[in-house]
Amino acid sequence: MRTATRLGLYAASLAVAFGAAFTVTGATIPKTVAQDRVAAMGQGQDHMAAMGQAQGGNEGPTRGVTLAAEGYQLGPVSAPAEVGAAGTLSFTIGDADGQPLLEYVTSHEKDLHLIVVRTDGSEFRHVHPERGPDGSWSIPWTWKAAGTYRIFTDFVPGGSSNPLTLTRTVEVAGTVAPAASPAETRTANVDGFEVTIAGDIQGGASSELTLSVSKDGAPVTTLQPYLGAFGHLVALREGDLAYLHVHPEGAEPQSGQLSGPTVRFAAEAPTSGRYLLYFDFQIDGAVHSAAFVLPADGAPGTQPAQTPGESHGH
Ligand SMILES: [Cu+2]
Repeated sequence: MRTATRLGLYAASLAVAFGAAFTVTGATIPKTVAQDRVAAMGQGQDHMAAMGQAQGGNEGPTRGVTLAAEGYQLGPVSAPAEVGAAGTLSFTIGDADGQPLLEYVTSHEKDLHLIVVRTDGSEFRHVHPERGPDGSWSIPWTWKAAGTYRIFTDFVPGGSSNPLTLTRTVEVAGTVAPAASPAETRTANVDGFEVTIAGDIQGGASSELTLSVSKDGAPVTTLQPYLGAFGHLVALREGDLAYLHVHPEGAEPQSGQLSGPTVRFAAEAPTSGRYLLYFDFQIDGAVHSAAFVLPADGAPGTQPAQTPGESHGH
């Protein structure tokens, strides 16, 4: 069932990232290991992804844990191999014939959303690479920290209404401090703004989350539209960094319209556990990113009560 068009579009720039895959513990990652190791979680789950997000399924979310789905494949990711080296991050999306995918459906004002996060949940970036005539995507890139990173490409193939999130792993050489599991946090201080998140995530259900932005104790009411919304929320499940459905509530903002201090989202968490959330918002032309860690109640392995396609009420 591919009727989740609008959902899909909304989901495109919202990823909840949870990654408790603390594979980056120690020491040094040699340059030779690395470039784009396939995420271990991806093996054998392509069929789950192919079943479609709309299925829900018994095993939790299927987005953002495989490099291939529905005939499309994220090719090897090229990127600087070590911290501090200026270079380019690039990749190609392949179609069912193995040819570079050239046609996309624009969602949230972009043909492809790229989310990069270290597997401990830090170093989150949500950016938009450029597509070349050969179909390859690229963006200037410099790593700020060593470690194991997940690359998420979020897009809608041309002719489809079904958003895909394909992922690979990239290693960045250098010394990595052992990472502790991130503490639960509902408040983030970023670039002089204090951002709080209210609401609880529930396994197997859709729940509302409200983000509030303030500065020096005063509510901020000058949030600008950014990529067709007053904010974007990416949510990843800790443990496998599965990408969740989170979408903004309310009408799409008009150009020049301002909002704040709150932005509401509906989040669907397929299971209990913990979730990493990243809220991107724009003020005075600058985009800021606030990170949170929330627990999700519910029995382990809780199944979605309904299909994603039917649970939003859009
Ligand atoms: Cu984006």
